[in-house]
Amino acid sequence: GKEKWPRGDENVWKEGSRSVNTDVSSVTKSIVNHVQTSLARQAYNLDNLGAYQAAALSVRDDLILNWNETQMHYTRKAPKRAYYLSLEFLMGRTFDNALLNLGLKDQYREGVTKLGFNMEDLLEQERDAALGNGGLGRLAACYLDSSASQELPVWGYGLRYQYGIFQQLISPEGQQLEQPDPWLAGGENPWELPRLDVSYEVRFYGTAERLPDGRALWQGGQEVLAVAYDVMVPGCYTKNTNNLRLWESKPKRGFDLNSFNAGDYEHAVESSNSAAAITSVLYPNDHTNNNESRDRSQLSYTHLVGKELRLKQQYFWTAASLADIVRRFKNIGKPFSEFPDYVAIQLNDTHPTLAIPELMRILIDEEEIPWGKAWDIVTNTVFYTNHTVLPEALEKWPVPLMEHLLPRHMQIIYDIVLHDEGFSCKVHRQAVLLKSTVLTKSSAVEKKFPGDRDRLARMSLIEEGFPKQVRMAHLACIGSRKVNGVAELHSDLVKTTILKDFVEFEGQSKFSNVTNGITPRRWLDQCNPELSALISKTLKVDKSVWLKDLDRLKGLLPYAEDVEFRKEWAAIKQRNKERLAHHVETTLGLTVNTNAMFDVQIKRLHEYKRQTLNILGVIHRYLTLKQMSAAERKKVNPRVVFFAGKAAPGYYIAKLTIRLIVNAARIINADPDTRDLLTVYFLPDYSVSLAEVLIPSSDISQHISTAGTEASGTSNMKFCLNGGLLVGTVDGANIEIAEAVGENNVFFFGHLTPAVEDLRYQHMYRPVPVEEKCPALAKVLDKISGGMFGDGGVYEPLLNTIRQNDYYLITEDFDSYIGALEMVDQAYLDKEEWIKKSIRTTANMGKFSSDRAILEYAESFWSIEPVKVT
Ligand code: Z15
Repeated sequence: GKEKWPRGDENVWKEGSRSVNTDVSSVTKSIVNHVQTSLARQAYNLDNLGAYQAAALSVRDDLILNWNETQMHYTRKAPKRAYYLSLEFLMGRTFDNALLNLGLKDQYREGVTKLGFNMEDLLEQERDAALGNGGLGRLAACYLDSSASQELPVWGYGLRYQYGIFQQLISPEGQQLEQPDPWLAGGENPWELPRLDVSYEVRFYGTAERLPDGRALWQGGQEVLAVAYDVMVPGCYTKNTNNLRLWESKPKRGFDLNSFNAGDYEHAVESSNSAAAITSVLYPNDHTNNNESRDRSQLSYTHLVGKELRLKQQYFWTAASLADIVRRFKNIGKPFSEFPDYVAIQLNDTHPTLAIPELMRILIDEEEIPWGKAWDIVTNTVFYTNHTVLPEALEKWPVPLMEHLLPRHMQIIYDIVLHDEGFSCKVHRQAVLLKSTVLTKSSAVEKKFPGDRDRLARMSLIEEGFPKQVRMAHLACIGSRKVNGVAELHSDLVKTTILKDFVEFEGQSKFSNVTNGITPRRWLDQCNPELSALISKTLKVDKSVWLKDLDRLKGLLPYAEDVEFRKEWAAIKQRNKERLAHHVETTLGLTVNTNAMFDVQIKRLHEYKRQTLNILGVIHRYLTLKQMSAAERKKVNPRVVFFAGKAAPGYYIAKLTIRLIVNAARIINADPDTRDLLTVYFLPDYSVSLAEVLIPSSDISQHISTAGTEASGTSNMKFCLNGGLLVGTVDGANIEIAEAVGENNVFFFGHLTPAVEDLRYQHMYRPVPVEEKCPALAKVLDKISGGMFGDGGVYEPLLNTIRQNDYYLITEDFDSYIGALEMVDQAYLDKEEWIKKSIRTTANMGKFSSDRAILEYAESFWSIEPVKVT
């Protein structure tokens, strides 16, 4: 039925209401209005930054209208919703993306031109929102874009860090230096809505006292406030504009007035500082949780050394998000038994695993629901995505720290151990008092596998040791409805390695795969507008269609045979190379040879990703070139190799790899014999925005992890979508990309996953010297030790990782790697055939749209449906 108008004169409201600016004149009016009012400036004193801000505020107004309508619509319809809990959202810039999704880029370009500005200059003014480390955080951002574009009622929940991932500087010696990233310092962030009215209290420390009825009273300790900031997430060619809610921590009261009045000012502000500290900075560790040798934190990050703040971040965020989710559910007025019919919660890795005990706490202690029913609700609501099988990246929290910071949650975790494994209440109480994993010997596991003590120890939520530690992946697994990996191979590895015992205990059906995806809006239309336009022209469909139905790219296949089309395709790649060269020239003052093949490896620095293999291969190439005659060199295909990526501040070996790359580049680039044939660049401060310039320019990109170590990879998808060919190992999503584009269009090398374990074993117990195993590599290592790239001694710790254990199997894969690069050179000689490969690669990448991935989550896990805003 029609609702009654809530207040005042309906017509006055209707007349006053504005709609989205869709034509150039309303765009310019809106921008000028913001210049004059919001910025209090005029045409006379407006610079690029001011013009960007005014234009951004104008787009913000449009977004707010759509966002408001969407949220109202979702509230009215009350569909089942999904919540994506991620400690990282690596959003990058918003302005261009919002304009493209709204379909207003042309109007704004024309508008700002009329106002005397250049659109490209304005786009460059925006700082990246870099609230993430790498793949995991960028995946979350792609999934938000796809949820909105597919009109799915999905919200993201994260933290509003004051400082994003550190800015990377490279010293003249090649050392990585870290600088803070105060991304909000420039004043207002136009892409968020502060919701000071939406806030929750979050408790830490204190005491938890069990009550006879099974509940507990958690009291005392520290209370802080979580305040909501809403980031608008526009869908592509739809009104649907979803929400990313980021929490900021605040002291509950400004400062402790008692201490203040007693003259103890330091103590007075101490508690308020410690509250604000919770959301001050993103942790820069990527895959580097529990490894001492990789965590010798250095000066600028000493305040992060203690792990307590990281656990505080995790609880603060999950507690605020769950309070918000539960409050929204209660507004619907349904009984809690129906909670899983209205709410799905996706855990992005184990970082939000505390959502499981926290939801139990809310249901039991606050809603007075008995244990069994509460556990049913939780295990039908929560879903867990695993992103790595590397042992050092699996989260574990010391029991003493958990007991201190979250006493009630630790009780609940012990109770899960006992209940889930079927203990009676009396035994359970004793166990809780003893806090002993001896009592995790459950009847259920015991019944299924009698006498298998090793299995019980392996499966326990609590790892024995000093201290004992809670295994978050085990908790996430038993507390979830479904567990998934992020590519076929990786999902199989999850089932056969880290969660093998759980598969044997609970059965296969809980475990599945959702291969990652990327949004074609940012990673094709936005970063490669010329290619996007060529695709629309060729397919004779508007991009609003194929960008949301990426399998349509298949329609490009016949054009691989079309000479004219190939010419246009190659010309666009060439202009993208020139765009990158221009960027390098203006930012670093370096000249890049745009007549060369562009070879790119851009990702976090990590031993398993093997940037070392790449740089050792480059040095091998250099040595080979040096030995050639001038005549031989004439036949060589020129190559420019780009690296970019950040190392965790305490990851010594990764930093040393950067140093080797930078110093090798310095020597190689200065050599007149080879300068036209081989140059190397390490581009500092890798970011989403830098990726947007690099990816469209590549001829080949490298994804060369030791087989079985890269869960998926997503930049591999971005390069291939932009017609760059893949050089890689048989790992992660590389495998599915090869399946999709055809093995003859990728360059695979290296040992396969099943061989890796055996080879490592051999390296441990029957080591073979590098000289014997791989003479070509030995020569490269000798040159480095001998000082070809500066004091050789500096690199010994890095080279020794290869000479000694060679855990990541550089010596095993080096020859076949060099072989693959030779195949690349061969293939590149036939320019026309190469372009065909490039076209066919793009044409077959439809599967890797994050729209496909998010729809798999929506349909097979969450059971949510599109809710279109009309
Ligand atoms: C991260 O970026 C990834 C996994 C992790 O466990 C952490 Cl802590 C950070 C990456 C994977 O390494 C990458 O292979 C995958 O594509 C990405 O997550 C998204 O699933």
